[in-house]
Amino acid sequence: MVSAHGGDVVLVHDAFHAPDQLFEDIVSDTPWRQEEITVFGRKHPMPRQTYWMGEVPYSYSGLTNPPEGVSDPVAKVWHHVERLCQTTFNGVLLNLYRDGRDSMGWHADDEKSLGPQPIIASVNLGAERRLRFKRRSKTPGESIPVDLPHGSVLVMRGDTQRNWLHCVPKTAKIVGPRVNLTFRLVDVEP
Ligand SMILES: O=C(O)CCC(=O)C(=O)O
Ligand SMILES: [Mn+2]
Repeated sequence: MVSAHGGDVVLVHDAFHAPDQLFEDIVSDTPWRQEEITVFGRKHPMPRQTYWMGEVPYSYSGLTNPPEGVSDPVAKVWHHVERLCQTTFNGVLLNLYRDGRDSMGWHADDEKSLGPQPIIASVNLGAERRLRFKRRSKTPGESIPVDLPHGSVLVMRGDTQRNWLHCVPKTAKIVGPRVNLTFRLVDVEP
C-alpha cells in the first residue's frame, strides 16, 4: 500500500468473524485511562483514552505503562493477529476515540524498545476513521490518507517508522466511538 519511499504498509479488510461483538466487549471490559499531555508547558487531557496490556511495561510520550493482564476479548484478537502476521507480540496499546474530537497527532512508533524495524499490527473496531501518512523528509509532500474500516488490520513493517509519520486527525463528521489496538513487540532492557 504505502510501499514507496521505504514504507511497508498493508491493510487487511474483514479480518475477524465477529467484529461487532469484539468491539462491544473491548469497549466495556477495558479499564480505560485518561492520561494528560503537556503542550507548551500546559497540561491537557489526552484527546483519547488509553490502556496497555502485556507482559512488559511500555513507555512512550513520557508515559510509562505498567504490565497489565490481557482481557479475554483482547486475547482473542491477539491470537488471531499473531497468526495473520506470522509473528509474536508481547504487548498491545489500546486507544478509545470517543467521537470525532478524539485524535492522535503526528508521530512514528520509533521508541528504541521497539527495535529498528518493528512490525506493528493495528486493529480497527468501531467507527471508521482516517489515518494519514507523511514522509519525514524535508519535502514531505502531500500526506496519504488511509481509511480504516471496522474489522480491519493495518500492518506496518520494515522501515515504515523510520521514514514515515502517521496521525489520526480530528474530524467534523459525526462519528461514533472507535477502538484501535496496536500490537507491539517490546524489548525490555535488563
Ligand atoms: O488509531 C490509530 O489508528 C493509530 C494508533 C497509533 O498510531 C498508535 O497507537 O501508535
Ligand atoms: Mn502509531
